[in-house]
Amino acid sequence: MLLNTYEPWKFAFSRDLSSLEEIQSNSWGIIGVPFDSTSSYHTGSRLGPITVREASFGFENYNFDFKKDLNTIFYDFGDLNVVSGNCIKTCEILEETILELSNYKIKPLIIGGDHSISYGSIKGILNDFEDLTVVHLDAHRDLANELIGEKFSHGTVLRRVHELGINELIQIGIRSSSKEEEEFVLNNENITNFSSVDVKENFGNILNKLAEINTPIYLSVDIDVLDPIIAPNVSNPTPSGISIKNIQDILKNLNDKNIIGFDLVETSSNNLGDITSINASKIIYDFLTLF
Ligand SMILES: [Mn+2]
Repeated sequence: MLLNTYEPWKFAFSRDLSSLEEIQSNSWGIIGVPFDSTSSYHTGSRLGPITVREASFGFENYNFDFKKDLNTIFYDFGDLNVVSGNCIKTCEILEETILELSNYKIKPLIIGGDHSISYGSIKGILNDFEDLTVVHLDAHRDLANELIGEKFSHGTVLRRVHELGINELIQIGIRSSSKEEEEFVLNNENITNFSSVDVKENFGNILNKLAEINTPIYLSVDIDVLDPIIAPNVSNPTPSGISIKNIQDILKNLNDKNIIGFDLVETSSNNLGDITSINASKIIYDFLTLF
């Protein structure tokens, strides 16, 4: 099936596309991935793609925070035909879909879904790019080797991504992990860690690190990186998180870099217009305004 997707809704300001022949290269392509089978606490991120898209209709074309119109060209290709209960198969379908998009030089913008799907997305990206830095915003490291006996899970996804042979993993906003994950970080020189306290107190160090990146970048945002006051409906709410302003400052400082893929995962809103989906949508809206 073409792009393996169906179309329940479209993100605000996305361009119409009657045929793939009209597509403009080097634009962004949104794909929703309504898959939450590996969620270990609250489920519901399968509704993320629809609630995040719906929330986008509350924003204006002019992005006040950046004094700029959202005139980036992007398309919304709908939702992936996921295989509930099967992370590996779902990731394979996502990888194939991303390869299909890359034939048209379209960069993937993924709306999750639980974090396990980033594996399929990054694997798809690595078919075209040998060098890749993953910038990962999250309350959690997601570096466990297994979670409840599972190798492919939202708690192991960055470990599996690390095994794919990326250049570097930069984690920002971390405030929850296991001893095993801490040891793994200490034993791997190509993982850099910034906690949520670093975001608030040592932000200059983060900006220096981001400025040094000289490879293409994949940006993965787990919405639980935000404080649960402004993003309560996530799979694993974790106190003392960061703000939308912090995310905007990170995005601004990546503006001259080559971002070639983006995902925003773990939005588990169960009703339209809730604050978690609005803030998730705001991050995508800001991202698209800047890139
Ligand atoms: Mn997380």
